[in-house]
Amino acid sequence: MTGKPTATAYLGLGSNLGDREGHLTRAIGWLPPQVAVEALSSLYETEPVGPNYSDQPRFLNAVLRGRTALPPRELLSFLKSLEARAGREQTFPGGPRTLDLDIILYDDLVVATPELVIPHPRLAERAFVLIPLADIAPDLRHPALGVTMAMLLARVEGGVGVRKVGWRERTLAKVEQDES
Ligand code: PH2
Ligand code: MG
Ligand code: MG
Repeated sequence: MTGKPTATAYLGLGSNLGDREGHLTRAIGWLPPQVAVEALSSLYETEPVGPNYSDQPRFLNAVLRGRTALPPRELLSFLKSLEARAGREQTFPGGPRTLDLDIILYDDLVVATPELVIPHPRLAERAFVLIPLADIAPDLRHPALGVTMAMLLARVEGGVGVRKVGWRERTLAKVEQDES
């Protein structure tokens, strides 16, 4: 990160297969130096949302804020490499996953290409993203909708199926120790 301009990115983390918290904790440890982690939400256990998800195990979800010098597309490739490192396999579209890392927001960028859509297209309707996001950035404005995350959260069904579980250990502190 030597002198390169950096961006602020909000990343969504999810797992509903295997050692869910372990997958998320390890992924956070793999982010530096490409992504410097600045803030981490609480950990939430959430009911699976979406058409292919009704029979799936519950997710653990969290959101973090990081600084990165990677442009959006490179950040996406980097996150995909970490999903692979966590043993994510393409079973079927929307199948259970050991690790899902999504770019939720990247500065004030608004882009929509076949590979990458920022802000995350379903952000405004997903309590499992908005609740953890509002932990760390309630006053952040959605760059396209112009309203804050707290306002978006107030519009979705009050967190039905989202339960705070908390991290087993102080994850950020642990990550910092591991680095030094
Ligand atoms: N991710 C999805 C679809 N459905 N549901 C929950 N609760 N948590 C997720 O992370 C999630 C989901 C697609 O990535
Ligand atoms: Mg996802
Ligand atoms: Mg994803």
